[in-house]
Amino acid sequence: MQQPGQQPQTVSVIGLGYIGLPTAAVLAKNGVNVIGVDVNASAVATINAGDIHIVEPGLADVVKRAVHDGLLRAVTSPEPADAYVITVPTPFTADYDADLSYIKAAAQALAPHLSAGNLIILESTSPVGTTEQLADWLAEARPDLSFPKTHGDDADIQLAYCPERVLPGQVMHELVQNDRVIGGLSAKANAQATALYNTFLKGDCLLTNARTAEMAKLTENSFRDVNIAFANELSLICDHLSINVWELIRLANHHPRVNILQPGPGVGGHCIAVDPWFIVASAPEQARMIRTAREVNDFKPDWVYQQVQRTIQAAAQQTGKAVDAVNVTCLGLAFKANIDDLRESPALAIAQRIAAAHSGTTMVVEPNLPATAQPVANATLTALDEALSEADVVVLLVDHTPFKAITRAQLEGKLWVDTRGLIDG
Ligand code: SAJ
Repeated sequence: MQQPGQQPQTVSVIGLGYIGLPTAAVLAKNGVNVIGVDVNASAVATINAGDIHIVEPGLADVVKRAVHDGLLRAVTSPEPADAYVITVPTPFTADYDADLSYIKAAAQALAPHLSAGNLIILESTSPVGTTEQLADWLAEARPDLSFPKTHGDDADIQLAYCPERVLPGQVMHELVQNDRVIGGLSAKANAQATALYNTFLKGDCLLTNARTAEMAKLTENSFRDVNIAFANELSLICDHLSINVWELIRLANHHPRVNILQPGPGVGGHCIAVDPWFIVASAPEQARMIRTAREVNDFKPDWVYQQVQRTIQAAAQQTGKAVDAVNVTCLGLAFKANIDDLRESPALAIAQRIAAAHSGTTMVVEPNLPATAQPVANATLTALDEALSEADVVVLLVDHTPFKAITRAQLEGKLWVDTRGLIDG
C-alpha cells in the first residue's frame, strides 16, 4: 500500500510503447520494481530478453540494465502492484472523436487485481473527463472498493491524470527533465503521484485537478498546431501574392513580440494532428479556431500535390519532353527532420500520391531508412546524388540535415517545389 508522500515499491506500467517503455525503464533505473504489461506478446518477449521493439535514442541501454538487474519484467496481463501507470494509445474515430477503447480494456484488465491503497495514473492523451470515466469503469468492476468521487482522500483507490509531454527522439532526456502536470481526483492522489514521479523526475510537479491536466495536454499540442497553421496559411497567401514566405517570416520575426513557426508540407506525427480534435469534439461550437487550424494544416498536402502537378507540366514544356519522360525526385518521407518515423507523415502521403499518379519515373530519397526499404509503391528509394542528377522536378518535403548541403549547381536546369524553405529560403 502506498501512503501519501511515500514512494511506491512496485509499479505496473500498462502499454509498453513510445511512452510506456521509457517510463518503465526510467522507474526501474531508479530502483522501483516495475511490471510492464502489453498485449503484444512479441514486444513482451523482446523486452524480457533485454531488447527493445521501438526506436528511441538511449532507451536500449536502460532497458537492458533494468531487465538484467531484475527490476523490469514484462507480462501480457496485469498483476498486483502498488501503483499502475496507463500509457495506452488513444486514437481518434472516423468522426474525430476519441477512441477510449484501449483505456477501457486496460481498466477491465487491471480491475481484478486492485486492492485498497492503490494509485492509478492515466498518462494517455485523453479528452476532458476521461480520468473520471476511468474511475467510473473501475468502480463498476469493483463495487467492493471506494473511489474519490464518493470518498475523496479516504477512498480505497486514488486516481490522477498526468500527461506525457516528451518529444520523440529526446524522450530519455525530457522524461526526466520536463516539469509534470499532475491532476488528481483528490489531494491525496496528487501527493501519491508526486511521490511516484519524484523517484526519477528532475523537473517540478505542478499540481491541479484531473480536468485541467487533461486540457493542459490538449492545449499544448493545439497551441503548436494553431501556430503551424498560421505559418502554412501564410505560405498559401504568399504564393498567391508572389512573395517569398521564408524571407517574410524571417523579417517579421525580428519584431520582439513575433515568433512565427515554419510552413511545411502539413502536420504529421501521432500527436499534434490528433489531439486538437479532442477539444473540437468536446466543445464544437466554441473551438472554431482550433478546428480551422486543423483544416488548414490538413489541406496543405493537397495544395503541395497540386503544385507538383503544375511543376511537372511546366518541366515537360520547358524540356520538350513528354510528361512520362519527366523524372520526379521526392526528398524526405519522415514526418519531421532527422527521424525515421513515417507514421502520419504528410511527406510520405504526398510522395505516394505523386508516384501513383505520375506516368514517368518517381524517385524517393530518405537517408534515415535502410537502402533495402520500399516505402513508396511505384517509386525507387535512391541515393541523394543520383536522384538529384536524374531529376527534372525536385520536391523537397523534409528538412533532413543532408539536404541542407544541396547546391544551386545540383539544381541547374531543374524545377522544384520546396515545402521547407531549404532551397527558396
Ligand atoms: N512542424 C511544422 N512547422 C514547425 C514545427 C513543426 O510544419 O514550425 C511539423 C513537423 O514537421 C511535424 C509536426 O509539425 O510534421 C509535429 O512536429 P513537432 O516537432 O512539432 O511535434 P511532435 O509531434 O514530434 O511532438 C509533440 C510535442 N508537443 C509540443 O511541442 C507542444 C511533444 O512535446 C509532445 O510530447 C508530443 O507532441 C506528444 O506526444 O503529444
